[in-house]
Amino acid sequence: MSSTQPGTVISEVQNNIGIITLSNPAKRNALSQSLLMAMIDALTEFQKQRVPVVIIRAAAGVKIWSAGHDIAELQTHEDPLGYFDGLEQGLRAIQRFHGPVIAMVQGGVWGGACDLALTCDILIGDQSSTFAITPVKLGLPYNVSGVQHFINRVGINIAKEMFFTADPVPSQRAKEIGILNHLVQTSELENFTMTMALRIASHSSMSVSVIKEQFRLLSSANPITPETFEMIQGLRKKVYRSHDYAEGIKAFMEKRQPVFTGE
Ligand code: LCV
Repeated sequence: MSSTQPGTVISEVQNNIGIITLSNPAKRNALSQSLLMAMIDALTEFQKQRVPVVIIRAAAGVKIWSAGHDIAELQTHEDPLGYFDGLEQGLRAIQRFHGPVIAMVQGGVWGGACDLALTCDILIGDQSSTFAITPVKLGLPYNVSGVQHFINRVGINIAKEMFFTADPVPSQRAKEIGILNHLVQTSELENFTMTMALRIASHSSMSVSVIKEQFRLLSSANPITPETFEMIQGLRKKVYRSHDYAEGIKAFMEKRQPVFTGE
């Protein structure tokens, strides 16, 4: 079974493994609302078909796995990563899918796509894979659950460096710091990933599913007080209502470097 929604994703099942291929090449697989909704629809369909494992990938040989959130869809003066934003809904769909979701990565992973890849249960990449989280380039306030994803995956020190520099982390270092579970030769990437997916699918799907849910619940179990959450939201509001955020978006759309003033 394969279905394609133009400019979004291609979803198919091979050997009872679900495969979602990001397919928005004109925009370097930017995570538009329509692409994210198509990804969620594919995961929902796979869940109905009791597909035990899903691989999220881009087309073979791409230079950019995904350019991140579709910047053209980011609203200034509003929370750009609110609970109901397409990216946040997509991340939760990956977390709540009943089985492991494996990100198979070639090429550059940018911004919200880096959060999406890190939210997958297992990451396998080749030497061309790089990972960058880039809100500071847009003057954008990342969201609480997103920051938590990075702390959980790479630890607070590395997460700070990734957020503050916004530099792409190359594949070797991505393996060293725990972004990549495996760094494999390009020629081996598809076979290695499918072999792992089939191995997981050979085990009790009920047991795998409940253990995945335990990881989700335990990794998000960092209680903060309502007042602390409100303070964070107040701080974020200052940023997404700032000159810098509006300038970051405008500069990208005008294909120029932003001029930030810190206001
Ligand atoms: C819309 C795009 C995009 C794009 N959106 O090709 O991390 S957070 O918090 O900031 C979060 C909110 C987030 O995810 O924000 C987005 C973060 N992403 C980035 O900063 C990456 C922005 N893109 C780039 O730096 C380059 O496009 C890369 C390096 C990904 C690829 O460069 P390349 O030279 O191969 P172009 O830049 O020429 O892009 C090809 C087309 O895709 C559009 C871009 O505007 C261009 O459109 P036109 O052909 O209409 O000019 N595009 C690229 N990224 N995130 N549209």
